[in-house]
Amino acid sequence: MPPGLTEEQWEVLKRDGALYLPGLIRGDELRRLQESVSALRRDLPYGYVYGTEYSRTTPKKQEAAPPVDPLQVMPVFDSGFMDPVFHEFLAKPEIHDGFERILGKDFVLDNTIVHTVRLGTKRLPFHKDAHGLALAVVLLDKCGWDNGGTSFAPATHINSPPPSYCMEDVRARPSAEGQTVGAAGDVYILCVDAWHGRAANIGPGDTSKLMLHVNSRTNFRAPAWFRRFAPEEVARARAKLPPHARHLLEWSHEETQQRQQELAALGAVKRWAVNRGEGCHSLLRSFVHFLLYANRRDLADARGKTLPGYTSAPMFQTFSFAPYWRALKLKLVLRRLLASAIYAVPGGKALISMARARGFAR
Ligand SMILES: O=C(O)CCC(=O)C(=O)O
Repeated sequence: MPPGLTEEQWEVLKRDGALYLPGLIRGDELRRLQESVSALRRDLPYGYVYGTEYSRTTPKKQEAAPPVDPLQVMPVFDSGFMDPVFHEFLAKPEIHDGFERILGKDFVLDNTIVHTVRLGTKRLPFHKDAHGLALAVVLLDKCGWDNGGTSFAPATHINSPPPSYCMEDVRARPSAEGQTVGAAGDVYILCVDAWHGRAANIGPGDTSKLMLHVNSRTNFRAPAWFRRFAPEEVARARAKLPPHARHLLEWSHEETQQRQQELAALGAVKRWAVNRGEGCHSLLRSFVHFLLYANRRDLADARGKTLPGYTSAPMFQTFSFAPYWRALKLKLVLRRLLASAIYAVPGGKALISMARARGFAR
């Protein structure tokens, strides 16, 4: 495999959970990418209905411009299956190596999404995605500060609870924030166990990005593309990738079964805390996950084993639990616990919605 990140770049990614690769895509490659984006937008000017991908049903074409809100990015899911140019970047040595250094060798493609953040879109709140995911953001347009770039809080990818227990307002800008600003063709690699969201877009115009999501195979579920595309289509897309990247599009029914058996064989607590490719919202579950699965030397190469994401053991060699708990704000933890208790009683959900509407709760 061609060389990937330099050790200096890896040091930055390890430290911040984010790495900027300016000018990674340029010249003819960038022009081809932009032409492909224009073609995609001619067919799907408003992308797919947001949410259909994430509920793992077949994406539905969006027929008219949706309202401008933080979730409505007119996403074109699975763009790499429509045009192989969108898969090509997964094989870029720097991107592939960045993913491998975050997740270990055992990762698979989750999705290649082209999205557009329209002028006037407000911030997407800070959150953490499932453990065992990584993201590369390819800028398709010039993107300035508060122009709809992905936002992140540097160095929150290790030992960090979900941000809603630590930030007074997950919609507000934290004291230290990075954003994926830069020129078309610039790339960012992000460890999405870091707190991240999206900057508002206050101008000068709409901005598009290609989001390359990859997932540890130890997240125990088949990627959505496996069900959506016929084996021949997947085989064709895989053959277009160079050999070192073909594993991204490898999955089988046997693997699904094997992963399910492995999951079932775990003890109850391990099974509860393991990655499942879902969001990371639970304070305790996320802590137990780190406790059980992080900082294990045997994670250096998870291929073929029942192991969680974060197979780059060096990230966690200095793992200690104090930072996890220190980041918490007691008031927020109590507020969330109270909200969960109210939620659990009949009528509680309506009560919380009412309190939110009147500004008493977030
Ligand atoms: O839209 C963005 O830039 C951020 C996306 C995001 O938060 C995510 O993929 O989890």
